[in-house]
Amino acid sequence: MESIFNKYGWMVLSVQQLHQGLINATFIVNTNEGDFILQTVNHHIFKDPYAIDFNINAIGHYLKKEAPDYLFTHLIPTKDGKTLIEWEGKFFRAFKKIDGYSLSFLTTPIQAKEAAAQFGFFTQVLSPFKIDTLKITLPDFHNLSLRYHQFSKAIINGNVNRIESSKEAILFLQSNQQLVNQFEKFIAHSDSSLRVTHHDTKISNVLFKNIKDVETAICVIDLDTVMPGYFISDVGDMCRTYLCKVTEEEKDLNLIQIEKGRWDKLKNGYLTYMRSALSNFEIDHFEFAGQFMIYMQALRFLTDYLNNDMYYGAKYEGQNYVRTINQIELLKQFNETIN
Ligand code: GN1
Ligand code: MG
Repeated sequence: MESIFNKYGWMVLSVQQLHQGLINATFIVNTNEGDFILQTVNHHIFKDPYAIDFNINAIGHYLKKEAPDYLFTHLIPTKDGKTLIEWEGKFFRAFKKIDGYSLSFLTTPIQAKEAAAQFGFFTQVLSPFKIDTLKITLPDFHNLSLRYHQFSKAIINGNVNRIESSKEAILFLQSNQQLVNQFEKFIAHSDSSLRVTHHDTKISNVLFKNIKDVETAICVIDLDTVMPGYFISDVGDMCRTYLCKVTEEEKDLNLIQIEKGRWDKLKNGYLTYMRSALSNFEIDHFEFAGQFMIYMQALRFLTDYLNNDMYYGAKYEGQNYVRTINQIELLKQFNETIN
């Protein structure tokens, strides 16, 4: 990585890889000029890394001008002014490391409120930003109809043994297909709006900091999937990680329990900034947001398992199946507790 460090003009003291996220590789680089986050962009998934680069810079410029106090992960330019480097078939970019930490799961309900508020704030501060100037970094990323279609193909063309052993999960997902129709109705409705949407609002994508002994969410990170989208994507994805004490990797289904108190905090947190922007129709779809995203993630994990883990990969045999069963249980618990 020496060549990359040289492009930034860094004198590197140490490098540490962070094992977070399923898609990109991330490193903390300690240099003479401070700490940076260096990341490779997974171009097998993000086919056009320049689109991400464009979006983050466009939003960054807007915020510098219109909301200079907003804490944002601006991209760092190399010595020759580039914010994305193509090197040996890989794409690299860097951010200044913000002083803070992230969580992989929550330990207190107030963290749900704090994190949800930051994602609401992100969309709200960018509300005057022209969404159609944003590039689509992953076409149809949260298109539930397409995800269902991909799932339907996988149960026909996928790994035969895996299809056979996943019968119960397949049946469950098929029996909840009405969620796809609800999604179609939601996006077609005249009171649903497209806004600048993060599309990956899991708890580890929020930075926290202790400010005067109070754990406070300070900003959102991981902006690769920032695109025009619906609020159900962001609120829904929060439900996957904010409401339950364990992560999507948990194998013991008994530990998957929803805490109602966290749901209220999540909702209030998001509405802190978004109450006046959302229509009544949208506010009536908060519960649907959770169902939509948990269901979509279960579909995506199972589709990938049936397709031999070609998208997410797997650290052990059956990992994407474990994640599927986990999300199915989460959806069941969510339906019981929230509705
Ligand atoms: C992926 O790489 P990461 O962890 O930020 C995925 C999300 C999933 C998540 C599940 C581009 O995000 O949609 O919710 O894994 N991102 C992409 O852990 O597919
Ligand atoms: Mg991500």
